[in-house]
Amino acid sequence: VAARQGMETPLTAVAEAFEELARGMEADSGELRLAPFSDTCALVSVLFSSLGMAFRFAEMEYVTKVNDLIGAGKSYRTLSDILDKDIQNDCVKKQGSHSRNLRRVRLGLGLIKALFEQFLATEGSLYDAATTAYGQVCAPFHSWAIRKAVGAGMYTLPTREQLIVRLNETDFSVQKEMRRYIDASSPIIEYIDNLFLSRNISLDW
Ligand code: 1PZ
Repeated sequence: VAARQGMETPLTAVAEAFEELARGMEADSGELRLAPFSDTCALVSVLFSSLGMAFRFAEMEYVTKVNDLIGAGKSYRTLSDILDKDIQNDCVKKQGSHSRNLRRVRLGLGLIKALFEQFLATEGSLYDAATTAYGQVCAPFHSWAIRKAVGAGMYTLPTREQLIVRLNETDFSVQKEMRRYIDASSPIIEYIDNLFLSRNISLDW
């Protein structure tokens, strides 16, 4: 197993990338640049393959939004730049806008964080952890049809043990790496929420 041999696992790569992004944000006096942010978010999709085929749909949905932000990185320097531009053009919540896609990607990051928190806090099944995480983070903003489809897909998730094996982790290393992601992604998630809130845009969508 990679973790035992000291090689980098997918989870380590993701955790390290978010730590690096959080450090970059501090170095840039609290500004988050769009290009490194989008590249880091793109890395997360390596985790999807360990969740199984049913979540390919979620992967495509997430990757489409991240790719839009990667494209926007050619014209905009920071996350605030895209939000300010969309406010000017009155299209923050319009489907397909960069700001809306940013909000969606943030939900994806928050979903993984909540899933890892559930995974660490309980001994229960991955089904339970994912169902709770989805209910907390994404379900409030998803239509009935999407919630039904996700609910059905949950039954195809692997077991805890299968997930650990597919991630090339051990019982011990998976806890450490999930904790690292939780800690490193928290300031990023909080920063994104504040971008909206500080411009009087509520987060109920
Ligand atoms: C970490 C994995 C946890 C267990 C699995 C939970 C599965 C969640 C499945 C989410 C399915 C998303 C279905 C599509 C929703 C779209 O309607 C909305 C709105 O899109 P828009 O109208 O703006 O075009 N899209 C979203 O809310 C994006 C949410 C992204 C969540 C992706 C999951 C990221 C998880 C990464 C897993 C490694």
